[in-house]
Amino acid sequence: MCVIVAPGAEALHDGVVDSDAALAEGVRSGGVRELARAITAIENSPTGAPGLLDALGSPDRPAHVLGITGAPGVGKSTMTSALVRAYRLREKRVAVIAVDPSSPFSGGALLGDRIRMQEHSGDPGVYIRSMASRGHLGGLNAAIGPVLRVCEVAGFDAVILETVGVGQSEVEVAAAADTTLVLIAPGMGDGIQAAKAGILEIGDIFVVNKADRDGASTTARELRHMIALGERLPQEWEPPVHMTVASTGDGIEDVVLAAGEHLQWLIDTGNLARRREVRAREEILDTASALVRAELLEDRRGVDSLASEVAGGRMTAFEAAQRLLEEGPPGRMDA
Ligand SMILES: Nc1nc2c(ncn2[C@@H]2O[C@H](COP(=O)(O)OP(=O)(O)OP(=O)(O)O)[C@@H](O)[C@H]2O)c(=O)[nH]1
Ligand SMILES: [Mg+2]
Repeated sequence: MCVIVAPGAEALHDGVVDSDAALAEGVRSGGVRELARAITAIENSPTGAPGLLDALGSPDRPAHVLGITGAPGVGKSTMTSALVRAYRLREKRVAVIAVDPSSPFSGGALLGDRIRMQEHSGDPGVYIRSMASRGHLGGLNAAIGPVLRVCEVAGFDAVILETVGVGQSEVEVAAAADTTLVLIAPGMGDGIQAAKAGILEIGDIFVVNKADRDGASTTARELRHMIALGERLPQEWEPPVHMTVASTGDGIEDVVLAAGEHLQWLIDTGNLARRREVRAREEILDTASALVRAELLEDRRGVDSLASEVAGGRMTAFEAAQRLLEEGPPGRMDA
């Protein structure tokens, strides 16, 4: 079996370096600049800035991590802004992380979101930023955990993870969140589409947004029906379905209350700790997979020669993979 060294790990120190300690202290005392620098350090570090995480230590209390997902244009950013407003009225500090796995840069969509969130700029109780996985070794999954930790140490009461772009991010955000809100727009059969897309499984709270449009009650009814059809043990959480007009704030209070109830349920049943263990598990596995992949790719030619064997039908991919794992890349067998 090959020895795994994280790319860039040689640049890291064993213990906590001074700058990590200073940065961690800044984060702990609520410095916004330090918070931003800490998140950037995590984003850009292939190994998730372990020295910094060590220096941060564990938070005094966990933040409620809310995930917001839904189809493009359904109102996720508007909902996020409305939720921030509701939390601020309760004097809770909120961090918003716009998660965009598809783009290494902040694209146009994010810029639009920034403008929409402008009402909260200048409020020290609100922190907003976008996050891409960039050079992070384990991809987004592995980067989210450390970022959440930073936000918790910084004393935020709630962290909203908002998906930007389509695809994979929905599932990843749901995996990272304590409470996942799935937004659905009213329309013919949208509830059924949701079921087909498999999002019924990831939602803890369903929100039919744009309830000022036709068909909202029908969509809500369809969703409730489909949720009721799902098999559930008596002690399991049954996701509620709410209707909102995020742009006016109608119905937002109910969503905030539902989120609070879900958190309480998570705590009372021990599911909060369990969910967080699942999150940590994914974080570990993704990081480990990425480490192995990076190591195996160190000798690209070796992998390529196995690839030609597999492509030529002389070896199966499984056999090639086993050989790689057992012996390392062929070019290094003599090493
Ligand atoms: N009529 C109506 N419009 C809404 C409502 N909520 C949001 N909108 C509008 O819908 C449009 C899209 O809203 P966003 O909040 O940007 O949606 P999003 O899901 O963040 O979009 P992406 O980030 O592009 O996926 C904007 O023009 C909002 O003003 C609502 O409840 N009713
Ligand atoms: Mg948006």
